[in-house]
Amino acid sequence: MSEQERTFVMVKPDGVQRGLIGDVISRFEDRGLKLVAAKFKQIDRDLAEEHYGEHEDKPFFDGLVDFITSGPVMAMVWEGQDAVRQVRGMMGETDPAESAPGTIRGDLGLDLGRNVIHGSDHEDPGSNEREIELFFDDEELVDWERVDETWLYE
Ligand code: IDP
Repeated sequence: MSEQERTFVMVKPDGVQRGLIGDVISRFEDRGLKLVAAKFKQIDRDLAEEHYGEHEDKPFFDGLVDFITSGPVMAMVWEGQDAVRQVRGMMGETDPAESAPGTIRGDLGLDLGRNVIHGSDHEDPGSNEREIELFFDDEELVDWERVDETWLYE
Protein backbone atom coordinates (compact mmCIF):
# COMPACT_ATOMS: atom_id res chain seq x y z
CA MET A 1 0.00 0.00 0.00
CA SER A 2 1.36 3.47 -0.79
CA GLU A 3 1.41 6.36 1.60
CA GLN A 4 -1.92 7.25 3.13
CA GLU A 5 -3.01 10.83 3.64
CA ARG A 6 -5.82 12.47 5.60
CA THR A 7 -8.04 15.32 4.50
CA PHE A 8 -10.65 17.47 6.19
CA VAL A 9 -14.11 17.53 4.62
CA MET A 10 -17.25 19.36 5.71
CA VAL A 11 -20.80 19.17 4.40
CA LYS A 12 -21.84 22.81 4.68
CA PRO A 13 -25.20 24.00 6.13
CA ASP A 14 -26.88 23.98 2.69
CA GLY A 15 -25.88 20.34 2.14
CA VAL A 16 -27.12 19.38 5.61
CA GLN A 17 -30.46 21.18 5.15
CA ARG A 18 -30.92 19.60 1.72
CA GLY A 19 -30.36 16.08 3.04
CA LEU A 20 -27.15 15.50 1.09
CA ILE A 21 -24.91 14.15 3.89
CA GLY A 22 -25.58 10.54 2.90
CA ASP A 23 -24.89 11.14 -0.78
CA VAL A 24 -21.56 12.83 -0.02
CA ILE A 25 -20.48 10.09 2.39
CA SER A 26 -21.46 7.37 -0.11
CA ARG A 27 -19.29 8.89 -2.82
CA PHE A 28 -16.20 8.84 -0.60
CA GLU A 29 -16.92 5.34 0.72
CA ASP A 30 -17.50 4.00 -2.80
CA ARG A 31 -14.24 5.52 -4.00
CA GLY A 32 -12.37 3.57 -1.31
CA LEU A 33 -11.61 6.38 1.10
CA LYS A 34 -11.78 5.54 4.80
CA LEU A 35 -13.73 7.62 7.33
CA VAL A 36 -11.54 8.23 10.38
CA ALA A 37 -13.56 10.91 12.20
CA ALA A 38 -16.98 12.57 12.00
CA LYS A 39 -18.70 15.27 14.00
CA PHE A 40 -22.11 16.86 13.44
CA LYS A 41 -21.88 20.32 14.93
CA GLN A 42 -22.90 23.96 14.95
CA ILE A 43 -19.86 26.13 14.19
CA ASP A 44 -19.50 29.36 16.18
CA ARG A 45 -18.18 32.58 14.66
CA ASP A 46 -14.70 32.24 16.22
CA LEU A 47 -14.17 28.83 14.65
CA ALA A 48 -15.62 30.00 11.31
CA GLU A 49 -13.35 33.05 11.23
CA GLU A 50 -10.30 30.92 12.03
CA HIS A 51 -11.19 28.23 9.49
CA TYR A 52 -11.69 30.81 6.72
CA GLY A 53 -8.93 33.16 7.98
CA GLU A 54 -7.19 33.24 4.58
CA HIS A 55 -10.27 35.04 3.18
CA GLU A 56 -10.66 37.68 5.90
CA ASP A 57 -9.88 40.55 3.52
CA LYS A 58 -12.27 39.36 0.81
CA PRO A 59 -15.61 41.12 0.23
CA PHE A 60 -17.51 37.85 0.67
CA PHE A 61 -15.92 37.05 4.08
CA ASP A 62 -18.75 38.24 6.36
CA GLY A 63 -21.38 36.53 4.22
CA LEU A 64 -19.32 33.34 4.24
CA VAL A 65 -19.05 33.39 8.04
CA ASP A 66 -22.82 34.10 8.32
CA PHE A 67 -23.56 31.18 6.01
CA ILE A 68 -21.23 28.61 7.58
CA THR A 69 -22.62 29.42 11.06
CA SER A 70 -26.27 29.46 9.89
CA GLY A 71 -26.91 25.79 10.69
CA PRO A 72 -25.14 22.56 11.56
CA VAL A 73 -22.34 21.09 9.47
CA MET A 74 -21.03 17.55 9.13
CA ALA A 75 -17.27 17.69 9.73
CA MET A 76 -15.24 14.63 8.73
CA VAL A 77 -11.75 13.29 8.20
CA TRP A 78 -11.21 10.91 5.26
CA GLU A 79 -8.06 8.88 4.66
CA GLY A 80 -6.62 7.28 1.55
CA GLN A 81 -3.93 7.36 -1.11
CA ASP A 82 -3.52 10.97 -2.34
CA ALA A 83 -6.71 11.79 -0.37
CA VAL A 84 -6.43 15.60 -0.39
CA ARG A 85 -6.15 15.90 -4.18
CA GLN A 86 -8.59 13.08 -4.91
CA VAL A 87 -11.29 14.63 -2.72
CA ARG A 88 -10.78 18.03 -4.38
CA GLY A 89 -11.20 16.36 -7.75
CA MET A 90 -14.42 14.70 -6.60
CA MET A 91 -15.71 18.06 -5.28
CA GLY A 92 -15.35 19.96 -8.56
CA GLU A 93 -14.57 23.68 -8.87
CA THR A 94 -15.30 26.29 -6.20
CA ASP A 95 -18.24 27.50 -8.33
CA PRO A 96 -20.79 24.71 -8.89
CA ALA A 97 -21.74 26.36 -12.20
CA GLU A 98 -18.21 25.69 -13.46
CA SER A 99 -18.05 22.14 -12.05
CA ALA A 100 -18.26 19.10 -14.28
CA PRO A 101 -21.21 16.73 -14.00
CA GLY A 102 -20.13 13.76 -11.91
CA THR A 103 -18.49 15.97 -9.29
CA ILE A 104 -20.23 16.75 -6.00
CA ARG A 105 -20.63 20.47 -6.72
CA GLY A 106 -21.42 19.78 -10.39
CA ASP A 107 -24.17 17.32 -9.49
CA LEU A 108 -25.58 18.92 -6.35
CA GLY A 109 -25.24 22.72 -6.63
CA LEU A 110 -25.74 25.77 -8.83
CA ASP A 111 -24.46 28.77 -6.87
CA LEU A 112 -21.00 29.83 -5.66
CA GLY A 113 -22.25 30.88 -2.21
CA ARG A 114 -24.09 27.56 -1.70
CA ASN A 115 -21.56 24.99 -2.85
CA VAL A 116 -22.45 22.10 -0.48
CA ILE A 117 -18.99 20.98 0.59
CA HIS A 118 -15.59 22.05 1.87
CA GLY A 119 -12.40 20.04 1.39
CA SER A 120 -8.78 20.85 2.30
CA ASP A 121 -6.85 22.60 -0.46
CA HIS A 122 -4.27 20.43 -2.26
CA GLU A 123 -2.53 23.63 -3.39
CA ASP A 124 -1.97 24.69 0.23
CA PRO A 125 0.25 21.99 1.76
CA GLY A 126 -0.43 21.51 5.46
CA SER A 127 -3.97 22.92 5.26
CA ASN A 128 -5.34 19.40 5.77
CA GLU A 129 -3.44 18.94 9.05
CA ARG A 130 -4.33 22.47 10.24
CA GLU A 131 -8.04 21.98 9.53
CA ILE A 132 -8.15 18.52 11.11
CA GLU A 133 -6.54 19.95 14.28
CA LEU A 134 -8.98 22.86 14.35
CA PHE A 135 -12.02 20.57 14.36
CA PHE A 136 -10.83 17.36 16.05
CA ASP A 137 -8.81 16.25 19.07
CA ASP A 138 -6.21 13.55 18.41
CA GLU A 139 -8.20 10.90 20.28
CA GLU A 140 -11.21 11.51 18.01
CA LEU A 141 -9.28 10.18 14.99
CA VAL A 142 -10.01 6.45 14.79
CA ASP A 143 -7.29 4.07 13.67
CA TRP A 144 -8.91 1.13 11.86
CA GLU A 145 -8.66 -0.99 8.69
CA ARG A 146 -11.31 -1.39 6.02
CA VAL A 147 -11.76 -5.10 5.25
CA ASP A 148 -11.37 -4.37 1.53
CA GLU A 149 -8.05 -2.51 1.79
CA THR A 150 -6.12 -5.35 0.12
CA TRP A 151 -8.53 -5.04 -2.84
CA LEU A 152 -8.26 -1.27 -3.04
CA TYR A 153 -4.46 -1.01 -3.12
CA GLU A 154 -1.85 -3.04 -4.98
P1 IDP B 1 -12.93 26.22 -2.03
O1 IDP B 1 -14.09 26.03 -1.07
O2 IDP B 1 -13.21 25.60 -3.37
O3 IDP B 1 -11.61 25.79 -1.44
P2 IDP B 1 -12.12 29.00 -1.61
O4 IDP B 1 -11.58 29.91 -2.68
O5 IDP B 1 -11.19 28.56 -0.52
O6 IDP B 1 -12.83 27.78 -2.34
O7 IDP B 1 -13.34 29.79 -0.95
C1 IDP B 1 -13.92 29.32 0.25
C2 IDP B 1 -15.41 29.44 0.15
O8 IDP B 1 -15.77 30.82 0.09
C3 IDP B 1 -16.03 28.82 -1.12
O9 IDP B 1 -16.26 27.45 -1.00
C4 IDP B 1 -17.33 29.60 -1.23
O10 IDP B 1 -18.31 29.06 -0.32
C5 IDP B 1 -16.93 30.98 -0.73
N1 IDP B 1 -16.57 31.87 -1.82
C6 IDP B 1 -15.42 31.89 -2.52
N2 IDP B 1 -15.42 32.87 -3.45
C7 IDP B 1 -16.62 33.50 -3.30
C8 IDP B 1 -17.22 34.62 -3.95
O11 IDP B 1 -16.66 35.23 -4.88
N3 IDP B 1 -18.47 34.96 -3.52
C9 IDP B 1 -19.11 34.31 -2.52
N4 IDP B 1 -18.57 33.26 -1.86
C10 IDP B 1 -17.34 32.87 -2.25
